[in-house]
Amino acid sequence: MLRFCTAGESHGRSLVGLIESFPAGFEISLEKINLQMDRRRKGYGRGKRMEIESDQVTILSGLRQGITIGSPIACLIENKDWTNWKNIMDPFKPIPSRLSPSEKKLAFDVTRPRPGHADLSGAIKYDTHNLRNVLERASARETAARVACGAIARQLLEFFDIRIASHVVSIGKVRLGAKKFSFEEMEQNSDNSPVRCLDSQKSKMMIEEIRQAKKNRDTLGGIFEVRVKNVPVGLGSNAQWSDRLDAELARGMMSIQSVKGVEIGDGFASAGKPGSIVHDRIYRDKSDSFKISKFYKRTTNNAGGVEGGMSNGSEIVIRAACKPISTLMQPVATVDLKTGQKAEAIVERSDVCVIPAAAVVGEAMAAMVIASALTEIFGGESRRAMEAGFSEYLQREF
Ligand code: EPS
Repeated sequence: MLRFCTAGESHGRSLVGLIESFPAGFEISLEKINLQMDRRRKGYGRGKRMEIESDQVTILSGLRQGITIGSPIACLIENKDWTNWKNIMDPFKPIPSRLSPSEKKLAFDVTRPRPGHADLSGAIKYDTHNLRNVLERASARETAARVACGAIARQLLEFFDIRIASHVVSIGKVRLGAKKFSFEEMEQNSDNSPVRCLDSQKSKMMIEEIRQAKKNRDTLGGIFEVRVKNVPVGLGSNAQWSDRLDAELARGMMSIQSVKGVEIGDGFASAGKPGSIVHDRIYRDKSDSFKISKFYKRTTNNAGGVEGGMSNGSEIVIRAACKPISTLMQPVATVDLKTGQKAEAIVERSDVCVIPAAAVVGEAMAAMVIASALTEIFGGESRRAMEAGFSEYLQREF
């Protein structure tokens, strides 16, 4: 099983991602990692921070000559913005007595929790009135480290021809219609739209929606979809709640900042339809090779590629709904922790809409979950061991 965790404050020196139990023998390209980092930084609706950061990854450990060696892989992403925050965020040095007015504000004027943010619960939990101690880690900046780790997991998946793509289904009230898009369309075209939407008309409408929200000093949520292709049958398990693949995927998506809902396949819509319509009919495709994952097929994919907690060989389809970002550039009612009096919530530099970037983070989380499930079945020590197990499984007559 792969494990990964991240460290780093949004305006600290840097972010770190750490993957444990990554099998040895996989070739990793730094260029491919940085490509994913670049995708996360983009998207219409992002704030000024993304113009400051380059989000280039340095690999600190776990690789030699571009090949994994079975030891923990540590990724470092420096925060370029750190130079502006040194006085406030230094791990040891006290905050200097002489600060610029804007630094003073960022350091001390942080006692008015934003509704919808981690601010208030974190303040109570960590016993602090300085919300910076909470918000720095709650920030979605942390997802840069996730994407670095996901980009490594993704290269393991690519070795087994497992691919991941995403697109944006809705932003604010603009929603993609019933039109279906193939995996290849998603893979090739989503990045061409500034909002990662595959319908050019809807793309324009989404951009306009974001533009309006910015003008109104508001923020917007939306829905993104992640799909995974060529996942072999049987990843995850029906046997234990904690090993179910859909549960792991949902957990991965739900953990992304601002996600409030996750569905697999037809998800919430299937709750309102009869079973005779919902369940994907099985047939045997004689024309195809004897590959286990190709031989038995479904006429539809309402299940979104998971049945009974296990992958069923169909494309895995996950959708996640994100609430609008809770940092608003307009007054939102709250209470000042310093005085206990009514106040307006703090305003920090932020984004208007993050759905295009959140979809890239969703891809990274899917990559980690699927790669982890794959190592669970086919062995986590070395590429050769995994390869042997994988090809035996796929060639097995059934
Ligand atoms: C982000 C960096 C942050 C925010 C955003 C995501 O930078 P800053 O707070 O310095 O402007 O732009 O974070 C949030 C949306 C949030 O809620 O914290 C990034 O790198 O993705």
